[in-house]
Amino acid sequence: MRKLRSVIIGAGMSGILAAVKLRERGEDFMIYEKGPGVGGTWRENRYPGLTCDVPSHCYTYSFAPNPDWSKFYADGREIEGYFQSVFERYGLADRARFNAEVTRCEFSDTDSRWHIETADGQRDTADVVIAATGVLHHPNIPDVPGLQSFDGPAFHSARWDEQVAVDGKRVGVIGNGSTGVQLVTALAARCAKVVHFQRSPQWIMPGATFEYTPAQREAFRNDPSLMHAIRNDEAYFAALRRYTQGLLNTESEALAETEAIVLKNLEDSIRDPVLREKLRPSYRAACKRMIVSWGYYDAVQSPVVEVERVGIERIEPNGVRLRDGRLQRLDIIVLATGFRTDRFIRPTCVAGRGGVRLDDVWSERPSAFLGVSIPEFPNFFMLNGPTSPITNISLFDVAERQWEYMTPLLELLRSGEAREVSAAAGAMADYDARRIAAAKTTVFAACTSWYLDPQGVPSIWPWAYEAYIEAMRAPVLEDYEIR
Ligand code: NA7
Repeated sequence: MRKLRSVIIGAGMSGILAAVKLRERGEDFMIYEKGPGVGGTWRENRYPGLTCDVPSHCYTYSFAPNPDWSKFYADGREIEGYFQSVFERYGLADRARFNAEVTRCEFSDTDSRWHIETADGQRDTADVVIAATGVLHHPNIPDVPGLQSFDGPAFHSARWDEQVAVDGKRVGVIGNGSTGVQLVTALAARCAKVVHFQRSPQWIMPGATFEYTPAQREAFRNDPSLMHAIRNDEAYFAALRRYTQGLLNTESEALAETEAIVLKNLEDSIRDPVLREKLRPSYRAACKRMIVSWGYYDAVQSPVVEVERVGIERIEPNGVRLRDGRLQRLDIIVLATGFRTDRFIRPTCVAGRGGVRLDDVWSERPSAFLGVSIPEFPNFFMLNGPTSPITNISLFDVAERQWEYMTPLLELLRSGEAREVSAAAGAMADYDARRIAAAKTTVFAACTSWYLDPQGVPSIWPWAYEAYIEAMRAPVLEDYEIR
């Protein structure tokens, strides 16, 4: 058996997963992480109110259940702490380099190895590259005139400035995805004034969170099957399956049910008819990634919060000038304007067989066979790569299934049966064609959101969760070019 050396790019959820699995095999690997620590998007995002909308016991590695989750929906700092604890428990510190952004990653046809270079000049070589670089990490900075002229602090939500005191201040939040909604909910209790600038209002799914008591956490510790039961809760998965049916079939009863829930939430929660109309979306529910909130509709009715639907004309030194001529005077502006989700591993320069560049292969849209492999990029595997998201299924689940799927492909390299493995061009073309055709019929195609690729097609798994489980059960070797 050959001992492979792997380079893992990224120390977020997927990268730590790969590292744990390789460490368990006693294999040689190194993690390169551009940031100063582990946790990926949960390290980078530090804004008040940051919460995960997947239940905490589902948002956990299957091999590392966490009896200490304090709440049903965990907050960002707690999730970052979880990654830190897994990283320490598996002794990964000697296998990670932080503040080490991989800038080049080139495949050599001569020795079938990857040659890696970081921004600070480190070089490494590996048989296998695991690109675990995430999706939500390149801030989308809006092209609003005058942004630089603002007198106070102005920053993207993923670049939260912890030196800036928000208490008692007038804060403007631009954008109302999950981030904007969570931020406004948290800031309403702390600020003198919060202005929520919404280009498009969002449907809000009601949810409920609660704290686990010390006795419950003790019980989880003593009997892990209790956590397992929450993780695999039939009712939760049945609801998720039903919700997914709606996303995949816009004519379905299932989507109508989702629409009825969010419409009722709006109608029942917002008392002022003017505000209610401001908050009413004009597109179908679940078309943008559904926001789950248990506090936004209360927060937005607090006297300190104003919702602005009038477009932004420009930013001035004192605040935001609206298209109707009014000036919203502000001390701080937060850009909750999302991420450039078509980037993935880029701007890293990745070159495969014969020097073919990933940037060129992805010139139309980023894609990977089943989200994991790209023709002409041998022994280069992506976790949560393009087309991976499966509705609101936990990305832990997706990444773990992808890892299990890749394992037989890695075995081909270990056993010496192959020196190079990558998706076959025909399989990739077939997957792309079928996937794109199906994605265009999902509800996500009916409005703009971060799910859309540069061609406006939802970059998702457009079939049922069960079909994904089936596809990830084992690779079909005919789908791969094996040399
Ligand atoms: P999202 O969900 O991509 O939301 C971005 C928001 O910013 C959305 O309301 C956009 O409005 C708005 N936006 C973007 N650009 C502009 C400009 N130029 N002007 C005004 N408004 C703008 O990002 P989040 O960070 O909230 O959440 C991302 C995911 O992270 C989330 O789904 C969870 O999975 C975790 P638009 O709808 O395009 O009109």
